[in-house]
Amino acid sequence: MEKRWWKESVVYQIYPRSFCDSNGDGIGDLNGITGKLDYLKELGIDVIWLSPVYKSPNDDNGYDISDYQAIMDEFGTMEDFDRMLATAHEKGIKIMMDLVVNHTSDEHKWFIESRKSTDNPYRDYYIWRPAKEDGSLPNNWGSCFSGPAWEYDKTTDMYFLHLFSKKQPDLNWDNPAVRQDVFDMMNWWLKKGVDGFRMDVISLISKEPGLPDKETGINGYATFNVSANGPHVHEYLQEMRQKALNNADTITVGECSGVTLEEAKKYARSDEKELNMVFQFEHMDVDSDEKAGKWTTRKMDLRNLKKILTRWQKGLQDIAWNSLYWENHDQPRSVSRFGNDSDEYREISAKMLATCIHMMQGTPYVYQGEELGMTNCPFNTLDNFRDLESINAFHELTEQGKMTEEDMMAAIGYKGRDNARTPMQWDDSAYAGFSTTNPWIMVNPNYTKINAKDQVNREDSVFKYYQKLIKLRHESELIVYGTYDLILDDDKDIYAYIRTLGDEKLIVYCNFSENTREVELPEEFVNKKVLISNYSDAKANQKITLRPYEAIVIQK
Ligand code: TEU
Ligand code: CA
Repeated sequence: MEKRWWKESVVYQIYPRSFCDSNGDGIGDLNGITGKLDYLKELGIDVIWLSPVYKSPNDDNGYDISDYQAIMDEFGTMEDFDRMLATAHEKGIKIMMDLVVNHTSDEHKWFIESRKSTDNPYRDYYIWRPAKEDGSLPNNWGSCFSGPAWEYDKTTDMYFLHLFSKKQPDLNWDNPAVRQDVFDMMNWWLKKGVDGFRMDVISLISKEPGLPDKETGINGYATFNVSANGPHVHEYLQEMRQKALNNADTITVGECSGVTLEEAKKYARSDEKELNMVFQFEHMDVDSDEKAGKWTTRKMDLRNLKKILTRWQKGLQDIAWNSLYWENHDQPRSVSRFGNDSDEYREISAKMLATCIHMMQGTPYVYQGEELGMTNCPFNTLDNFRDLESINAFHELTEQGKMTEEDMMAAIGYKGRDNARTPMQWDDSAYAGFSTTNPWIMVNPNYTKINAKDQVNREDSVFKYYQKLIKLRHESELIVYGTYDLILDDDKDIYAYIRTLGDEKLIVYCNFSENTREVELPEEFVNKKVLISNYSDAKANQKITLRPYEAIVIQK
């Protein structure tokens, strides 16, 4: 397998609005990030994925961009950005930008022009359709954020397509001028020295010709990823590779909603004609419900999780490259979802989850606060939520009578994206040291217990454990490049696998339950080196008694 720096890296995702507020307005900003680079250096990460910092009216917290070459007012200035980039580079940390080009904001100058008239030069930058003959919507596609994916615009008596909010009109990638403008913009950032891109819903850019009706989902509309992996997506990404990405030594990851294993092999093929890796979502659906989709408090069956991740580990082996993650700004906190966030087990289970994902093959992504074992937040009332997805879904599904208010409140509390977006917990002072004023979204009240200040200096902290995992990866080709084989396939409590590279081998056991379980260690690992464990006295005995949420890695 080809060796690449981006295969050997660990990426840390920053959601700037919630990371660190340097000027006391309650909103995180670029100078706040610059001030925390030493913290990230200490953690040991190689690359930062920066969620959008561009000019935006913030309908979807920066994922609605009105100017790709300017910085959002609340986040600072382009000088602040340049200083952050230079300081990160001085410390050996690379910066990966969030490229949101499936759609723009409706306040982007292209859209302002586009909606003016049917013969405006920018008309064809977006996807406009008239109503059907019977006056109904152009098709039955729905928006990811509730309601139909079509918004009527009276100036020209037509509808425009928006797979996300109505303030996020979809770009028409079939128009070569759109593609060229996007590539020019990417080159502008590459010239500045940024190191790569995380590409927002890049799997959605090529729409199926004719925009046909599709099968409907929970709210009566077809789900937004009906247009995933469209007919020209690979052609457009190959063009992007040639016209932009190849101009620098980049790291690229495509956020690929609706991606299948077969499609991922094309997006992330090792011949590097498109992207380096993709984010797949199958394991994020492991606890979804057939009827309610993500809006359920159901817990996963570990056997399904193992099946999914193993299929991706084995399926991409030698063909493409995996990205590894439990969390991002769209997902609830993993310790509350897949671990156990009680006082008794929070730290131990957070470390177990970290072990499980960081010992796999692929590039690991750590989401801000995950390295502290930050938990879901007790929002309790609708007023405490900020995310349009949760708020709209609450109204839509309760008004349609599909969910009770009680069930829906529980579901958004458990699965809502705001769980990941509460302020980073730096210390136990007011507002968790994130800001000197009341932040834009509530602080998780557990900041007095869970915070970075406590953890950077405490030997047995979650932070120190992540630091150790990252260091192990940096020192071990086996961890980076070794093949993966699942063992104990049918076990409902234990996730266990073996990694192999030539003669080298390691074995990983992760107990996802509170049950104490005995396992038989394969002969070749008995009495060999314990690389890492979340219990300080773990040993490579022939019979290992795995305690609640115990994780142990043994190298032969
Ligand atoms: O997300 C798109 C996506 O596929 C999902 O993660 C989706 O947001 C989630 O399932 C909803 O629960 C990307 C961004 O990561 C997200 O923050 C944006 O809101 C969205 O695109 C639109 O840009
Ligand atoms: Ca600020």
